[in-house]
Amino acid sequence: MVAGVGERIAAGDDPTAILADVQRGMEIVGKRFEDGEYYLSELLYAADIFKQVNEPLAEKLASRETEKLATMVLGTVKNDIHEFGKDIVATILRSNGVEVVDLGMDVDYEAFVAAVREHHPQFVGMSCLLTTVFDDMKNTIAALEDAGLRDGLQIYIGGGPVDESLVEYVGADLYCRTAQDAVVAIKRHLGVN
Ligand code: B12
Repeated sequence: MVAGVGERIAAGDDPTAILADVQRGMEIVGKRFEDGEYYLSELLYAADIFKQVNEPLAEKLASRETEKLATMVLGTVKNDIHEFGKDIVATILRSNGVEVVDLGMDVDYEAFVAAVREHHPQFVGMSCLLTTVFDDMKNTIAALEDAGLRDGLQIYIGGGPVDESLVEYVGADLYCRTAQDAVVAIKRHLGVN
């Protein structure tokens, strides 16, 4: 797969299309894991492959000339180490002119607060894949509020178990099913095409 992606990049294939295929691959792996067809070792192997192919794709997409539209502080919330979805969001946003401050995964509430204080983003993106961390998402947003940083911030949330109904519970502004949804929402919010 790593070699296949390299060949497609060299052949001039659209990196966004390649990334979409990689994502579909990860979804298949996830399904097989859930169905008991794959074990954790296979999941970790797939995780390693994903990391290897995401890097050159992210580089390729980042090198596109785009006007800077906005800044987003992005991270997977505390107690959750899933990062592929978040990585894809970072890659897609960057290739669409959004500067992304990627805090990684298992991000402490205070690390979000510190990053918003330092980078003054218009947007904050939070990802989670575990239903057990919904309260961590809520607490992160509460920490931003307590720090007096919530006003004027658009907070977008996403990840496998997240849906519209969580927006109100955690105090966010918008649920995005995909990275592309976030691009559309950001542009709409900023009034650009
Ligand atoms: C890969 C994986 C792992 C890898 C993660 C590797 C990594 N570095 O990310 C490893 C093996 C480490 C792992 C560990 C665990 N996992 Co896991 N994992 C998965 C798996 C198979 C795929 C997730 C994934 O990468 N999907 C692909 C990405 C691209 O999709 P995505 O994240 O949804 O992101 C897209 C959108 O949602 C959206 N999006 C996501 N975030 C955001 C944020 C914003 C702002 C926006 C705009 C959009 C957006 O954009 C993305 C691109 O379009 C899922 C099963 C599944 N079907 O989801 C289980 C799954 C999420 N894991 C699960 C579990 C339980 C765990 C563990 C607790 C297992 C354990 N017992 O130790 C640990 C987690 C420990 C912890 N504290 O976090 C459960 C969660 C169950 C639940 N209801 O909470 C799942 C659902 C599997 C299952 N059915 O049991 N896991």
